Amino acid sequence: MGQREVRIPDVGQASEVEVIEICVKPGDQVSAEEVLIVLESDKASMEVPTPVAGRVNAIAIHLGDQVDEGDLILTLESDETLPESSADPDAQGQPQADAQRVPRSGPDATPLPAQVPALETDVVVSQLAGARGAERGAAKPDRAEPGAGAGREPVPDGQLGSSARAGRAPRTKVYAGPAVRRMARELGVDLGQLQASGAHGRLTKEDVQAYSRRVMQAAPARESTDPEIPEQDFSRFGPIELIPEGRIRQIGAKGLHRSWVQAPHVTQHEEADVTDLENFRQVQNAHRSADGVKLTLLPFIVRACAHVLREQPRINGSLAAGGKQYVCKQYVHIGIAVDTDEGLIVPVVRDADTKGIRQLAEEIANLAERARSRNLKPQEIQGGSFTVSSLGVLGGLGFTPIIHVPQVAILGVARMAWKQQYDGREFLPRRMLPLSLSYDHRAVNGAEAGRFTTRLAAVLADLRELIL
Ligand code: CAO
Repeated sequence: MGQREVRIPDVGQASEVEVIEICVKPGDQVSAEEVLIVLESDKASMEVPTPVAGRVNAIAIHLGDQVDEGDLILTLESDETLPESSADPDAQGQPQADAQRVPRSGPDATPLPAQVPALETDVVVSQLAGARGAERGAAKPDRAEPGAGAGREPVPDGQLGSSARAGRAPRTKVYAGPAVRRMARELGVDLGQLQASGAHGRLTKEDVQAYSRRVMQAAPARESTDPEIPEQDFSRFGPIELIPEGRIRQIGAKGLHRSWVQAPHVTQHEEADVTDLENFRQVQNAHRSADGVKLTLLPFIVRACAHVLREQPRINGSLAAGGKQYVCKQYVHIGIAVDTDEGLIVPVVRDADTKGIRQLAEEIANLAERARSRNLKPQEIQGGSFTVSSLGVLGGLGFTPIIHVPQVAILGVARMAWKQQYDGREFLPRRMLPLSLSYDHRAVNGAEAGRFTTRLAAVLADLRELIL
């Protein structure tokens, strides 16, 4: 029994080939021809088997390594000598698992081509040890079998076969070509989990797609109902008190989690110069009659949003089921995030684009008051096509609100502040209002979001835009 070094064989024209699977671990007993590692070049996956039986000692490579011919794979404790090549098991009448086969070396073998041709096909997994053994002319004469030379023609492109043949040491490996492996890696699918539907137990692209479809279909249901908050014992770190989480907060948490998971969020930031708007608002409030409605910033923001949503209806839409159509809504119903003792509630102002600022102010105040006293009707929290979340009075420079899916965008408003603005001649103090538009990037692209926030800032800067 001696120590044998198994090295990377000739991998054709490829160099710097990636190690994508290591099929053994130290201490494993392997039989001759059992696959040790799988390599992948741009064009092909290649299984590298051990030319001799033995016990794996130390593995010299790692997943993801880029390797070349001659690099050490591992060392084996073996009583056989390297290099070695076995006779073709097919010649012994064993059935062949793959339609294609690797010509093997034998005592009278014509050596295989010096280089294994690069594969163009996406269904072939090649084994290389035989090729290397033959190349060295190191086959053992006493292993020769009649007919072993049957497959000794030069290997045509795309004709390398797997040696996955029945009767060989049982393999726990999966059989899949490079394209299937690539697809699985991109989708994060573990090939070991799949049932193969291809010939001779080979995995197909359809197997990967079907598996990933099943996982995707199962996932949203679980995520929407169970955000899987892990059990933790915080009392290990200090005293705690467990208080019941209200129903509204629980429902809100699941909704936020669902929206966060479903929609790829991007947030676009902008500042609006609301100096003139604020002056106008304060004058209006100063002259209002005793029973008149107080105007806050919010109804102006809602009215400006409704105006720009009419101009840019994409932001007011929704993705249709399956994603092959877009729902363009002929209405502009704007949800207003209201902070209540019970949690966040989002009543909806219907047809906000048709209402004046005073009417909106009155309606928002009324909805907010009824949200806090839990007096909203179910239909008053349904049907929103866009949402405004104003944290301005509470402070903050900006934030990234979570979209109320299936809506595709939400505007976060942070606190207005005095800032120096340059008008081309001098710096002037202006009241600037931070706006943050989170949008579902599946439905809205960055340019659309940028156009929306820029236009919104322009309307807020000059309310005369609303009457044009
Ligand atoms: N910057 C500075 N001041 C602001 C402001 C801003 N962005 N937004 C409003 N204000 C001002 C108002 O104009 C008003 O000023 P005056 O007293 O001078 O008139 C004052 O702050 C109080 O406004 P308000 O908060 O009472 O009323 P509102 O219409 O602006 O907001 C409501 C109503 C219901 C949206 C708000 O009370 C609320 O609940 N906000 C919290 C929303 C929330 O929690 N969002 C986070 C959700 S997570 O995405």
